[in-house]
Amino acid sequence: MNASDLFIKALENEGVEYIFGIPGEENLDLLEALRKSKKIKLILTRHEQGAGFMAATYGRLTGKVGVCISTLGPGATNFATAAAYAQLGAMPILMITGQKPIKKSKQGRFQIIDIVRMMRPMTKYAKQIVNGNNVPSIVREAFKIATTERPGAVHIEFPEDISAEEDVDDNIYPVQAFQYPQAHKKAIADAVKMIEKAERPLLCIGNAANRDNISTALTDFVNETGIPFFSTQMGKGVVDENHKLCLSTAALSKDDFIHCAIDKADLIINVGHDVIEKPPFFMENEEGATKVLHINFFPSEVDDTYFPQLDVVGDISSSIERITNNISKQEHWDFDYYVRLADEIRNRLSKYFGDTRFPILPQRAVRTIRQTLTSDDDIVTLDNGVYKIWFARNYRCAKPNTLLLDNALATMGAGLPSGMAAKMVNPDSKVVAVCGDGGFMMNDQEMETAVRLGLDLTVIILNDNAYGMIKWKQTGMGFDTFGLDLDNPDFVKFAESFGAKGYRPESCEEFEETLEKCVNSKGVHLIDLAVDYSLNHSILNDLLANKTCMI
Ligand SMILES: Cc1ncc(C[n+]2csc(CCOP(=O)(O)OP(=O)(O)O)c2C)c(N)n1
Repeated sequence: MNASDLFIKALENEGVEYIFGIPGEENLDLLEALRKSKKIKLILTRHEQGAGFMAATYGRLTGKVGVCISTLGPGATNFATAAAYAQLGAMPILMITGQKPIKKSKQGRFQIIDIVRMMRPMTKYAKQIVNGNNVPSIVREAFKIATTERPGAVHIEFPEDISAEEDVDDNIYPVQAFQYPQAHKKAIADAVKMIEKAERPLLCIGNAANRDNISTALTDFVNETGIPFFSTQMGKGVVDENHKLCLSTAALSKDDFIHCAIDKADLIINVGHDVIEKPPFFMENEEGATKVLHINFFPSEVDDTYFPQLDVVGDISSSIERITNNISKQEHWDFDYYVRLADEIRNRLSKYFGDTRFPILPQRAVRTIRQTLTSDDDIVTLDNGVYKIWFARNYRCAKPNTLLLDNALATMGAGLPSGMAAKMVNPDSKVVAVCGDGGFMMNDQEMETAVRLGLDLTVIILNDNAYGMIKWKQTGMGFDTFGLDLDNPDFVKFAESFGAKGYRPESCEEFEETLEKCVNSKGVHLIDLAVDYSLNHSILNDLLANKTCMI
């Protein structure tokens, strides 16, 4: 057996199903080994970034490691954004890159970049394999590091000469399940006391609560205690957002309606907080300010906005279950304000749901998409643009990871590839990728991959002929509009040139009919949807900043 066969065997041992990417000449031995694999399928993409985003989304949705491959130099540098995306977003991913032979080479420094060093700040682990016998231990170590809390990106460089080494030791290590330590019983007792003593405790659900099993534990906690909740953008759906105790999502760090509740709380029970997310609230360092109880796999990282009074560190589900079992409902708990506010927020957020103007308002577009995706398991993936705020506020998720937005790296370009991976992982769910015209065109070449893979996928381009998010910020900062307008291709013809179907609805009703048709038929569909962002400034900047909280 050669080192490449052994590498593929080690990946099979880890349960890998797909390798996304673009091989180069330095990976040809590995490609040959992959060709012989009966368990792992190569998903060839049109850009390494698309492959990286697909692998990361596979990791995010399955909890297993998404694997991607590239050549050395330019292929590997194209992985950089996807590495950062997975690393910040806590998505387990392994990037395999090639390299020129390391023992003897006659190519000078042609295409050679120190990729391992480049990857270090963006990964949990980056290593070059220098001896074929080490393949099994390095692969096992990489998988273990990628999946254990906090999950993230790992990188292995597999040089050409090492990948061709013959007669290596066939010494595969078994995969061991990993149990997390449980929080100390004093921490649980202190947490129970802290919640019982508070008058208006409020639950905040963050990114790390989005992992396996936590959803059930937190839903039980809410039902047993009656404590209302809100979530961060990446914690959406961990507890069903249609629950009557759901207050909404903190899409902004301050001034949104949810912050009326946050300001009234004397304790925030912050489960799965991850500093990579835009803060859902700012703590104040003064007498009488709202206290925070931090419940997570790892201790809180202190900064000017976050310095919790108590950390409960250990397996989150276990901590929540134990708190639920030990807590007693308190007579002095007062949730009246939150309950009234929950209704008020629902009314406020739904204000433009029935608006018929066209180009469509983002609020109405979100409403239409939510109504069309009738199953709780259907998935929307977002690229990055100003519409993300409207989805975070208005799209209610009944299950975790059914609105895939990136509130970590917040990169453009991930919407389409992550929609493709979401469909591969959930073939029975409907999947809609929503992109801006700017973000879509950062990885639009993957339309060919989607068509070639035979995916049933709907892509919606919210088209404002501009980098709308930055335009909105520009206006918010009082600058003149400048430098952010675009000319777009004919997206309908563009879709058709890839063998997809293209549509350009001209009214809200036509959009509804088109979307209904697209999500219920085979193949790749692209809807070029003209969007009206003219209310962004007046609502998100003026109205919210000047609102008065309900008494
Ligand atoms: C790769 C990358 N480049 C630049 C940015 C900065 N940025 C954030 S949103 C945005 C504009 C997005 O425009 P578009 O995709 O058209 O969506 P819109 O906001 O117009 O709905 C830009 C340039 C980013 N987040 N990621």
